[in-house]
Amino acid sequence: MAASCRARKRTACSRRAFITRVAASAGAVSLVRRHAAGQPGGGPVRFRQSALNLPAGDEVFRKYAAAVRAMHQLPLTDPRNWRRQADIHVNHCAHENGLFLPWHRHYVNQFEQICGELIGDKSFAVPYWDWTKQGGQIPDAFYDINELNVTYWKDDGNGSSPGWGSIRTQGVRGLSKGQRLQDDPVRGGNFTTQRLRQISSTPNYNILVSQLENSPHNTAHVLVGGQAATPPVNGFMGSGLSPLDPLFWLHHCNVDRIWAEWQVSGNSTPRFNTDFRAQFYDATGTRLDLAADGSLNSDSLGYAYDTMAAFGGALALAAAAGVDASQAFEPSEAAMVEERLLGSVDVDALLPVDSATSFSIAITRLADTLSETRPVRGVELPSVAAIQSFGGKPEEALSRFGKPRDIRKRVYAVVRNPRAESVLAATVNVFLNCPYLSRGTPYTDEHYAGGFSFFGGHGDGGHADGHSDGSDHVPVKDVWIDITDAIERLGLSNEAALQVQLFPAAEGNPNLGSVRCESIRVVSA
Ligand SMILES: [Cu+2]
Repeated sequence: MAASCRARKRTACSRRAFITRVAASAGAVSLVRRHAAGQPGGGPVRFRQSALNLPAGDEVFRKYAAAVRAMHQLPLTDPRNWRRQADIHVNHCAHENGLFLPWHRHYVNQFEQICGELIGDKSFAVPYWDWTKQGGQIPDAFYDINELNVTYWKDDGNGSSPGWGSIRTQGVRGLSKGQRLQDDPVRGGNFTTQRLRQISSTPNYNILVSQLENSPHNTAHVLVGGQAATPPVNGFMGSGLSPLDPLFWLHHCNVDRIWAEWQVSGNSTPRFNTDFRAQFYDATGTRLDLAADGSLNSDSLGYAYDTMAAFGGALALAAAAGVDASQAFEPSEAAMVEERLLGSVDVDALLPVDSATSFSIAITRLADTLSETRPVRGVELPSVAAIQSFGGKPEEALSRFGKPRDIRKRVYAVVRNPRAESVLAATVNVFLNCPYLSRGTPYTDEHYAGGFSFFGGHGDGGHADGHSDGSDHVPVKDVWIDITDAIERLGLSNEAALQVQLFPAAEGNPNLGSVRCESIRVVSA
């Protein structure tokens, strides 16, 4: 079967078959390598698939379950042990700054190779959890297969670190089987296709990473993290020990995919000049020093996403799309865009949870700004079906990917240094000029603009406090929320003032506490 399939044009076979062939056959691997020739590391050999495209009984879930079991069976003295892998996150993870994406790319990449080593399949690739698909439900396999169900292992949820404080958490999920992220009346707005399109509508890495981390990433941690018991504790996903939930790795795989697709469409990531020393372990359990800047080229790390598989990897995709790959894979400062301050307000109040606080921000030049354009690159890859319909030439399906097109300048509300106080987890929903804003106002309301979340706190200030790259300094944290669509929908571009409304919603905690932040700026970029 594989041989006859290989003899035909590769897109004549199904995408699944192609990926399986890549995984199973040295000949097919060379097909990929041909595209990726000259790459250090030899091009991708692990292809990450969309978990929601796969049936619950798919072999990738069974392989993953076997790997999770094998890691649980390793002794604690082995750094590849399940708990030891989660401890890497507790002790070292980078959040709240640009290192968030490089750090987690290395983390998932090493984990994936450990899985492959332990199950004897070096082509094993962690699937990704695409929150925009099927309403963002958790793939059924994560309930149906014991090893992937968070309750099965009874992992110990206690731990501590300078970054996370003391952690007490339990193996529960806030979403039951079939429940969807987008079903959440307000917070579900962080996972829509429209939201993800907004997030990628910037050539500026800092704006991308802020939105990606604080909105869908943190909010999914909050929703999946749920809460259990009295007094309430977070589920694993709502804590620094979130990698104890096998779903964590698919969640971060999806975060990584969004960055990878943004990169390979020709957007640049800045240089970090930071090494992660002695934080990660390779497939044999050997300690590694990895450079943040060494994370940029996913091909050279050995993996690619299924959206890139038909092209043979990220580099070949870039070539097919006519993108200068050095833009994508070499660190560069070229990505900075002009930011223009349109208005701001100092906020020195504690924002009570479960009620709206409105800030009136005098705005100048909003209409002017919205009449200006700037280029953005198409980041949406064609579907598998679209690629297949181009008879063996997937390149021809790339009508928009990687192509710069002009869009109106984006307008952002930038919330400085938001902090959760005395809440386990919280989401702050952002609305504009809503006269009737209440707890039940949904994300489908025309005044809804966006949101961001905290997680991981245990009454000690929350994830937003003191959580850093392991160094002592805690940088200023700006949370960027794209409010352009809401402004246009509401026809606010000629208003002299915007009402920016923050609505912090706690996660079922009766001792709600409050949220504070320092300022809100309205910025175009
Ligand atoms: Cu995470």
